[in-house]
Amino acid sequence: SYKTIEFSLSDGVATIALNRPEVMNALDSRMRAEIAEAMNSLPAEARCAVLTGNGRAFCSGQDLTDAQSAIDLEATLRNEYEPMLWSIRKARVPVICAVNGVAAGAGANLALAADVVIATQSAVFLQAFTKIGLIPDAGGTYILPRKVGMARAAGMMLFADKITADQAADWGMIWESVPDGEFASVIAARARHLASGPTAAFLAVREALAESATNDMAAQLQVEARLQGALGKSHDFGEGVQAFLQKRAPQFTGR
Ligand code: T3D
Repeated sequence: SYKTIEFSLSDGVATIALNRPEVMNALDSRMRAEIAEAMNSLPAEARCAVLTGNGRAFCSGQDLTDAQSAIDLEATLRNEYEPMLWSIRKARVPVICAVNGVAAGAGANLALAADVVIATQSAVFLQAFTKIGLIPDAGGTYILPRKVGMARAAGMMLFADKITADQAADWGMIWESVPDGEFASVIAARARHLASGPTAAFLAVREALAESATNDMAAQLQVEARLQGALGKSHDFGEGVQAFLQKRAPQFTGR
């Protein structure tokens, strides 16, 4: 059973809550493995996953009590961070990161790996790495410039300023910043929306956006044709069109 995360499942929504609140949910080896394990073994009933943190932080990044200079950082990234990140990028359901408090270092980039990031208004994002003499890792140098542009990515990385949730939303780093008092209900509603939606279409959105990061338009048109070709044969497309014509709410099954 899990020691560093809490897993729960309710109404098609799998929630993975980082659970080392005394260290602001710092990532140790076990937590990296448990996040990957939970994401890779989502139960069949799950149609959306929510990644969040228990306590006042989302995640403070690498556990600095484990990160001595003698540690082989390259091996840690390859063997532990990469599988954790891929477990999110390749999850078989859409993933919401519910950033309930500070997201620092690898914790910030873990959040940005999700399909959608929603932060509570008092949360901050911090590329803390250069404060301790490192570069942003956990995918940050790939994903951050694609979300906010080179100038803002470089500033965040060089100065390690705390970026508020509102600023992050204005910059397009996250989807939305939500007043603290409404955060839980907004996350529940967004998760319910994804859990009752056309899962295959959501995953195709992820795939198309990922490919778009490196494709030219000609290649991307091919990606769209291939993915749309498959979705055109799906149950949920047939249901979506029927429901529209019959002026009723669609009953998507995720297939
Ligand atoms: O290993 C590799 O492969 C390298 C990978 C590196 C990836 C990285 O993530 S590098 C970046 C690591 N993270 C940081 O540098 C952030 C460190 N933390 C902070 O800057 C601050 O704690 C926060 C901005 C996150 C929050 O500040 P604040 O003032 O709200 O809380 P605090 O008092 O600093 O922290 C509360 C406790 O959590 C405190 O413990 P204490 O004093 O109550 O016993 C603090 O030491 C502990 N804590 C916070 N972050 C970490 C941590 N303990 C271990 N590791 C942490 N990252």
